[in-house]
Amino acid sequence: MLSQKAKAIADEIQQYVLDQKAALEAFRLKFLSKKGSIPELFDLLKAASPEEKKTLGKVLNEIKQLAESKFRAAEEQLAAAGSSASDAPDLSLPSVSGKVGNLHPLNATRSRIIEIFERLGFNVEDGPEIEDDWHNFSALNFPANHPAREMQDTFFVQKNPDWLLRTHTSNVQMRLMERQKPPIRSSMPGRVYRNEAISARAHCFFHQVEGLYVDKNVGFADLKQTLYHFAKEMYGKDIAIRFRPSFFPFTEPSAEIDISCLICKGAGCNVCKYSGWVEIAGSGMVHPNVLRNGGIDPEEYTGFAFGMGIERVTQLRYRVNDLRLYSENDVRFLRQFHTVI
Ligand code: 2U9
Repeated sequence: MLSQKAKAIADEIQQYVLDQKAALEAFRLKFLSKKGSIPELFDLLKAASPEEKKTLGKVLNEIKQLAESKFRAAEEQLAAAGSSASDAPDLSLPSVSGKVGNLHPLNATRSRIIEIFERLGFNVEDGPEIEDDWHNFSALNFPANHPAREMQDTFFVQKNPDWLLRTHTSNVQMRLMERQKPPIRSSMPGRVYRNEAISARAHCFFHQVEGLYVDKNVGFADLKQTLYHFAKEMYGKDIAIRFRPSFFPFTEPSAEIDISCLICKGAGCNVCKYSGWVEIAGSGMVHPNVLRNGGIDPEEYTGFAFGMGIERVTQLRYRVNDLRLYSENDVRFLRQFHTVI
């Protein structure tokens, strides 16, 4: 019985493949540890006859040596092969860098716009999104009941009709003029709200960057050169720019700014409606009434202002053709901007 058991264990030892640390440890526990099968064989030998003890004792010692030498050889081999064959992590390998997401295209564009104006000395200003009538409309030369208010369909706060969701970031300029004497040279990025039905071309909120420069002797030439510089930085040095006379209550004179179409280079396509030009911003010299409402003497100071939609600038940069994509949070859309910083 004992000799048969010893033979089975010897066979088993020979079949064991010790190519991993875990297998080595399993081998040690099974055969060599205190409760392993080899010490068990020696325990059984104690009950054998003196004759058997002599012959079987020799066999058992050979089995023990076989197990020990196989264990030691495998242990040396694994150590020589290094950690690649073991379960231990290789700390010398470069780390696996996980993807952590990317900037939303509107934020990427906003940063780029701000950065261009920052290098011209425009600092960034912020203000409230829930505003009173004065800072959103009246102070900006929109008298009560004036038809110009109709161009900006407004969300009013029911509790107090004097409060509304700002329709542009111009309220920030008004508040800035109230608290800071010229020179003022600032950009105002932010979210604005208009009561429009949602479609590919309109939404109930969008984002703007406006700018204001007020100082002594600021003229229309400064406005033109500043926005020409912006267009070249944003869209490339070969861009052409034109100023089209327009009307805004808060500026006089006012101009809309077009750039040569990026898609067809002026030849005419459906993006520019076959005109060769696309509108990118509005601008003008700050109306004297607006300066006065901000506590600034229009006889002493002049200024220019401009405004642009971040969605529009982003659309021209990346050809996004549906406004709704910006706020639907669809990762299939958002992931496409992973290289944009
Ligand atoms: C003050 C004085 C003047 C800001 C201006 C525009 C022209 C303009 C539109 C562009 C596309 C809004 O996002 S849009 O729909 N903006 O055309 N904005 S001048 O003028 C100001 C602002 C504040 C105190």
